[in-house]
Amino acid sequence: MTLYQPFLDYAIATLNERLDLQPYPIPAGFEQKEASVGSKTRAQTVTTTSYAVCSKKLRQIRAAHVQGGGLVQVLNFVIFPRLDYDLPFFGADLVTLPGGHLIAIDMQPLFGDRDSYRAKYADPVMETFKKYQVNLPWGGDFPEEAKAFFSPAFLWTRPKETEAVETHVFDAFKDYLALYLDFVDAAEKMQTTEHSEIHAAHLRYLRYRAEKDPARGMFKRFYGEEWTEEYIHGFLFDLERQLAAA
Ligand code: DBV
Repeated sequence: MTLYQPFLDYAIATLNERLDLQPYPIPAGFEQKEASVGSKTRAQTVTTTSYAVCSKKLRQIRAAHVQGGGLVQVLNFVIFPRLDYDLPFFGADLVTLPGGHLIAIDMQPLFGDRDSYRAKYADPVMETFKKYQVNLPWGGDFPEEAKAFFSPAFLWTRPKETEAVETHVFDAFKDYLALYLDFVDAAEKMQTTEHSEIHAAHLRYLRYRAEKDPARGMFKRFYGEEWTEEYIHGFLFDLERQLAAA
């Protein structure tokens, strides 16, 4: 069972159609990682595969795809714009554990507290959000400190049925990605006077995600602490490293 492979295939095909993609280097040792977990008689291989590209307006488009049979399936897919655009982040966290599915899809704002930003980047998504909320209702409890990083169009849901993931969630993922790429098409370079607050907003988001990464525990169990910290800071949320190296 690789529930999220069609999502990743679709995203890559769509990105290729709509953008002029360039390669984005994945640090050695992180393209693919395997571990065998469970007992000898009931072993399960857990494979984490990484994907990354970039484009003129998008600094890093990256996916981490965890495939571990019935134990775990995850697609974490994030788009980080370049720092001279005010574009939101595209964030999808699609998680399936033995206990069920956990779905988060959003265009995560740089400036969630500004009305003008909301009007530009959340209002155009609300109709789509409402359409899916009928079949994908609000998923309940949510870390309070994470709220600043989500838009009013945040799709957060815990579907009971795998079929709902294959149908409604897949459709929502496609629609959100299409709307995001419309924003990318329309985006124009910001004035240099605005760069420093964009820069600060990226760092705020990056540090939050790297520090609170809900996958840290899982990755540590599978692949060890050293690999996990390097994967988080050197690939998944790498802006600070990239800035230091520039
Ligand atoms: N989440 C990631 C990355 C993952 C990943 C890089 C590559 O950011 C997977 C893997 N998310 C992942 C896993 C779990 C979650 C849960 C494995 C299950 C953890 C567990 O139950 O053991 C949204 N993801 C979650 C949760 C939330 C999110 C709210 C529930 C757990 C919790 O309460 O912390 N996605 C998460 C989030 C942001 C986002 C907080 C941004 C600020 O985009």
